[in-house]
Amino acid sequence: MTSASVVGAATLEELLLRMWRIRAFEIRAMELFEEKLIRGSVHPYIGMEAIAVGVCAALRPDDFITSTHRGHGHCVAKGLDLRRMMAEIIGREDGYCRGRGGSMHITAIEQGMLGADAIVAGSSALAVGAAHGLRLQGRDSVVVCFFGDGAANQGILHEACNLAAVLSAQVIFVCENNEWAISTPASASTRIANIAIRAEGYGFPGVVADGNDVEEMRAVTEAALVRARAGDGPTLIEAKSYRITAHSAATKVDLRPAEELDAWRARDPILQLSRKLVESGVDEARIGEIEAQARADVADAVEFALASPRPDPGAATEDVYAPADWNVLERLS
Ligand SMILES: Cc1ncc(C[n+]2csc(CCOP(=O)(O)OP(=O)(O)O)c2C)c(N)n1
Ligand SMILES: [Mg+2]
Repeated sequence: MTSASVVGAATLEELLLRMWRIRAFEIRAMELFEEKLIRGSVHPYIGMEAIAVGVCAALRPDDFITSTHRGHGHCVAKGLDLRRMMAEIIGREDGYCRGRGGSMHITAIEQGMLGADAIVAGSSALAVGAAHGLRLQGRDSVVVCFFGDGAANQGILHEACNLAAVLSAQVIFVCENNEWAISTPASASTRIANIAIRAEGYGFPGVVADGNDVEEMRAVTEAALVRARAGDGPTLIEAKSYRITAHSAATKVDLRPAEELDAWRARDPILQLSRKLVESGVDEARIGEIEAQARADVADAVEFALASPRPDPGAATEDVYAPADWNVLERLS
């Protein structure tokens, strides 16, 4: 093995670990939902791990993301603390939002996570506003906006894309096309094969990428980042992928054809990357260690979260409004 491929293999191992952390986190979250320790819902990112991990691997720590109802994977990939994430989802005081936000509203501005949004496509406007704010501050940090194929047909996304183009905003739109919006197949909500072609209508590039290939996701993001940092404006990346689980932990009926699900299971991004690593000479045992490490990290997070105190009901209205001296610019710098 040459030294270059050793470096490459190590990097891919790290990416696999991050993907496994997301998967292990989601598996435990679904179990905790069944045990009624998580209220509300959980929308697992299982099967889509390569998108968030590939995109976020290209980012700098001072770049930002916005997220969706299916946001745990984005947070893990951006480097948020698993313990505080799990505490948030379980509704405990040590959570990122002191347990007030829950699964669909994790926010960690200091770590570049501007917020998940249960309103489908809602965070797109926020992403463009944040990107423009960064421009006004003279910074070249970039905002990545994750959204789904269902979100692609929401009006706010059109406004956000158009405004981003006009402002040459330093934003990257990442459409996670998992072919379904709950029980609606993409073919029933749009007449085009590739959502990426819509970018041309706004005046910026659109690219289709294999959302199950972590290296490809990182590469297309790197190109979009160069463009955004140079002030040349947005890019739309359409990541083709699939969710391996039902829409949410609470969704008991899954209308998707079994053959379609099987075909995508065979293309599981974690399986593909593991296979690639083994073919490049990494020991199978090492792949097992990576999975075990991820599961141990998540077990530690669950232990921490369950030991965290429940919020005082009397404090439920705290943090609804920002204090008068709250300075967002200070938090961003
Ligand atoms: C504005 C709005 N409309 C409807 C919903 C209900 N809803 C929650 S998730 C979802 C499907 C979103 O599909 P997609 O954007 O493809 O994301 P995916 O769940 O496939 O990741 C819908 C319709 C919502 N949360 N917000
Ligand atoms: Mg979808």
